[in-house]
Amino acid sequence: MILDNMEMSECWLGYDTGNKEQYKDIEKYFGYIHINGSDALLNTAAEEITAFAARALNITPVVDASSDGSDGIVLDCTDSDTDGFAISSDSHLITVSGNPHGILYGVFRLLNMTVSGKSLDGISISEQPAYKIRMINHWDNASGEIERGYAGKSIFFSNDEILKSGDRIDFYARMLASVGINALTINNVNVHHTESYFIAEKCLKSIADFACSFRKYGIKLFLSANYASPIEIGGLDTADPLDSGVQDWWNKAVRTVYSFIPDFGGFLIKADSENRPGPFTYGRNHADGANMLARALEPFSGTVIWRCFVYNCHLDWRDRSIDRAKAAYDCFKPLDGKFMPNVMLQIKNGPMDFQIREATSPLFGAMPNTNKLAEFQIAQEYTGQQKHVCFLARMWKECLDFNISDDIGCVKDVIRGVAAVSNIGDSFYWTGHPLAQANLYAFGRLGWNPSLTPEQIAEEYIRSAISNDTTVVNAVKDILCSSRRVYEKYTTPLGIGWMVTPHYHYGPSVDGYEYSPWGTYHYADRDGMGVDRTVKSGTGYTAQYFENNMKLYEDIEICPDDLLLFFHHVPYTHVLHCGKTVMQYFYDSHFEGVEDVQRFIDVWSGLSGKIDKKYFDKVSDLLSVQYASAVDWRDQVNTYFYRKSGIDDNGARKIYK
Ligand code: GCV
Repeated sequence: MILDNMEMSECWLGYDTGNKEQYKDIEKYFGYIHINGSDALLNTAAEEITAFAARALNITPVVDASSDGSDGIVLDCTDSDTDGFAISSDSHLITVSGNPHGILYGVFRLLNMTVSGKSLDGISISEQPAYKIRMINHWDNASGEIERGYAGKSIFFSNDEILKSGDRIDFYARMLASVGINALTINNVNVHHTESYFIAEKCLKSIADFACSFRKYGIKLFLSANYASPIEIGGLDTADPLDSGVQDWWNKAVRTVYSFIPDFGGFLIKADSENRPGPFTYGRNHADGANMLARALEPFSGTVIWRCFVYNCHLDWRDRSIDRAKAAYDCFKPLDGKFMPNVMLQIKNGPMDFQIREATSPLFGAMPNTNKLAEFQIAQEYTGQQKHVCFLARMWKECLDFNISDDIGCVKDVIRGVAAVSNIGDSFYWTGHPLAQANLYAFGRLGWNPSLTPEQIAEEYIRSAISNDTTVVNAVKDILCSSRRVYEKYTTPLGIGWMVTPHYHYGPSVDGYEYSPWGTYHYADRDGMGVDRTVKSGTGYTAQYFENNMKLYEDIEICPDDLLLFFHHVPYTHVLHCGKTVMQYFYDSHFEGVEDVQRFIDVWSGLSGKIDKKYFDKVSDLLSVQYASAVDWRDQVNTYFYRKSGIDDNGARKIYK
């Protein structure tokens, strides 16, 4: 159902109704919907078509079970075990076929093509999703606050209460399904006391209502669970995974969950990480912990998604031999092959923590006998917090396309699915920055088809969410597709990362994390900067890669400029492949980054009058915020490094000495 009076943006499902002329050639198809099969998802698919027809064409299709010869859309259900679809058409009929999930995805694709102005005559498309699991992780707390949330409050919880499911949740489910997402967790991976009860009877009725809303769109609900639940809410004095009482406790807890939510997906677990409990407390390893939960879930076909973001956050900055980047590999690689089949390990794209540029995690290549998911962050914690435009599709593709080794192939070939930290909340645009909607859209599309390009995805988003006008499409595409590089330019180029205000992670603080226990250092001194992660003279992290990449990263002569300071500590006078010294690159990059944001502002102002005014004004306001922040980054970083190095900018630009 589309609600015309919703107090929120309809994102890419708004279906531009301003120009009915554009639909005149397709009207003939929307008079009838013939449903061949019976499944609730087919009704959902038919509702989507009906809603579009009512909204865009002002007609109400007849929905029936037989093909009576009239022109229309046929939903032809097959018993395929994958969720792909085929769409074909002639001048009378459009046929969407697949299993019920596939048909729903096919219908969304068809409607997307329609609003993007594509001809529907003579189409013949067939698609299969690349992955079985395409998941969103919310970091929402029962209080209604969202950890690393930049788009308002939670749509699921408020004041330690579970909210009622309703129009907003239904619309959200539609939005996720429309880009192929089929699973989600609704609560934070840091599961505190109140949220620990989400798996208990007293909360499950309300949680089951959410599951019901998502089920209607083919999305499975999972919960983040507290590893120490048996202690926290169960009255036991241990959460030892090898203790039979603990196993019994989980078996019973899982049975209760399934009695409320028969198609419950399973648990997402953050254990032994950032002060959360885990199996280490009992001298057990992460396979022991994950398998204990997997055994409880197995009879119900449930899954344990176990995060590999495990590291010691109480490091001593004085000890330069310790490297947080090595932690996940060191912890998990020895456990390869020891996890039950219904365990998936969820691995962040990089070995640190969602920086604007990191090397790809070597763990993807290290566990051939274990199910793996790639974890991305849509939320933009370290990438401008939805105040800055920063389209992340290219970054995610770099991870998916990363060649682990010629024998093994790329990350996208070895994973079973993708998961990402949500960027939505209860704000009008769902996201803090209207253009951040494009990141949610892109995550879904890449999880379906990782070979799409950022440009293709950006164009799809713009055409369905903003405008079909070519001037607008080209201008916004240019902003989106250059925005990640621009953010990197005025913040932390060459792979150095961090330098953010501690805890908040927004805005510059060059030494903010330098003497902290978090393992996040740049090691700048009077001569140079960067983290030496080589085997030859550093932490030895490069040895976690296969030979092709180890050689590339180990050798300063061939290490890519973009990751130089991630792998090497170099003098400021070190000459990059691009011909500039590191120091000059830093100056140029920071000045250029600010100029680029000014260009975004100029390009965007040229769109005045061409797009929805509210959207236009909101982005204009945020571009000013971004500009001011970019200036702040430029001046602090340039001044800091001038003062450290004493090296002048050869462009003689303004540096606050
Ligand atoms: C949910 C980073 C964030 C934390 C987050 C953590 C994680 O450290 O700053 O807020 O916790 O990642 O991914 O678990």
